Amino acid sequence: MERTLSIVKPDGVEKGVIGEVIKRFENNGLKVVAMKMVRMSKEQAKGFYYVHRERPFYDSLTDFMSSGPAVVMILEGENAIARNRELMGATDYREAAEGTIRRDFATDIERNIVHGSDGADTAAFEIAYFFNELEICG
Ligand code: IDP
Ligand code: MG
Repeated sequence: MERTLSIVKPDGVEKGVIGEVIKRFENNGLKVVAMKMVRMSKEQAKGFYYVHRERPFYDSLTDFMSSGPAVVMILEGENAIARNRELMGATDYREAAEGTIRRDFATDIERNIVHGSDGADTAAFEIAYFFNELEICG
């Protein structure tokens, strides 16, 4: 069993696809064990995406992530990290495989509907960034 952090980004909330995204997780062996809606501040978004601080899109990305409510959740399942990344599809929706969340709903490389942890270390950091142990119903 493995845990990963998923976020329905502000564009996903705006487009009304929270339920559709969660349905795909639940239909593919990923169980939601914690969830909440958050409106990140610019500073919180910058902290979350600290690894990307040197990237040219850092300022724009953190503006976007703090532009409206997002849904953050912890997914649990076998190979949850890789399985979630597979369901999400490639970062750039134009390169994402058919039937993936980003391919189906994203219209922009930055506004790409969902976030998912990319490894065990980042999953641990990202889960702790939003949730304490009492909020996780594993
Ligand atoms: P990931 O979300 O697929 O793991 P990362 O490379 O970790 O992709 O980038 C984090 C986020 O930054 C992406 O989901 C996307 O919102 C944004 N992003 C990545 N590359 C670009 C880019 O080239 N232009 C604009 N935004 C980008
Ligand atoms: Mg990433």
